[in-house]
Amino acid sequence: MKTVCSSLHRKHFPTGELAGGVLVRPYECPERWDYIVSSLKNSGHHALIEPDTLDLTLVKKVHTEAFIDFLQVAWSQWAELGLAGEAIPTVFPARRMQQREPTHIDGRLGYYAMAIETAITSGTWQAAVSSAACAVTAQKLVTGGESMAFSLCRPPGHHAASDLYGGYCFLNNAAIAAQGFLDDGASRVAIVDVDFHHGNGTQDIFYQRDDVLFISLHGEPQQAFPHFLGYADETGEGVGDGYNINYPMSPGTGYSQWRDALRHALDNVQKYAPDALVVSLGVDTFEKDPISFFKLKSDDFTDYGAMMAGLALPTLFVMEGGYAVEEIGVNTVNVLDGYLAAR
Ligand code: SP5
Ligand code: ZN
Repeated sequence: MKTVCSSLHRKHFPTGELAGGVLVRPYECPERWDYIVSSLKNSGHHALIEPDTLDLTLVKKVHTEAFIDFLQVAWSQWAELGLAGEAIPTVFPARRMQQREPTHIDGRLGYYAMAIETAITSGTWQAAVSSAACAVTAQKLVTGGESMAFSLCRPPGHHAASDLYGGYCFLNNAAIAAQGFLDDGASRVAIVDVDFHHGNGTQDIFYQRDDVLFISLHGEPQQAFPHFLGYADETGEGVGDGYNINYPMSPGTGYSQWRDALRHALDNVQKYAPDALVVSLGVDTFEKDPISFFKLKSDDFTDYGAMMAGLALPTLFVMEGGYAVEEIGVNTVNVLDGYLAAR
């Protein structure tokens, strides 16, 4: 198995996340990557590949040009003001306000943010680009004939919409990779998002399309971030109607219920008969995850990796969330090894 990863992820290491009303050290931290790399090596996966340069033309099929411009300059525009901290928005275009992009950085941050736990720092853009580059490089390996590949993306991507960042995400790595599969000849691509959180960004990007089936298993929006998307009645729009499927689940959900939802999801993938599968792989479904409420155990990750292999599709795993840092490596590699053993 080939893993595509880049040490440039370290350029993004904000020191503060607003959680519980205080600035804490962010849950989404560089050590997450280190734990996964060390588990990969312990499990005999030594093929770590550096990504190729990111093709921004591909990124622009998923994100707006204005949003990309904003991400590129947000830090320097913030830093120009000589402010003490990291770039965090404080005001939003809420109900009945203008949806016009302001020029002041305070306004621009609020215009493009979907959540404020995610600070922008001097190296954020560079890290986000390296992360998306990993996804696209791994996609090209699969398009080129590898039966599967893993892109160890950091920062994650699935909360990023065409023109929104937040939830630790800037560029939607999985969506960019799915578009890459299509551009390289696939007719249909399925994305299965098993991160604990709803993949609001990915859903939104493909909501009106039938060439990408998006399926997400997640904590129900009434109780879980991102709170404002992810209900079961969101099924797609226009030609996309029927090509978006959500499985929201309650606090305390354990593996037997979660596995039944995944079984149902995989049956839907099979009916869709895609040319490739993208798995948005978040391991924050783990029982000890500090910000989530599902109860999966480490062995459950191996089991569901094997279930995914049953589809026998060219498969790209894209890293999303997972914050129980000590176990994140083992749980991630369990999915990949479960998949490889059953394929
Ligand atoms: C990629 C990804 O997993 N993003 C998750 C972003 C979550 N952001 C805020 C979550 C707030 C959770 N609050 C619960 C705290 C319990 N101690
Ligand atoms: Zn998550």
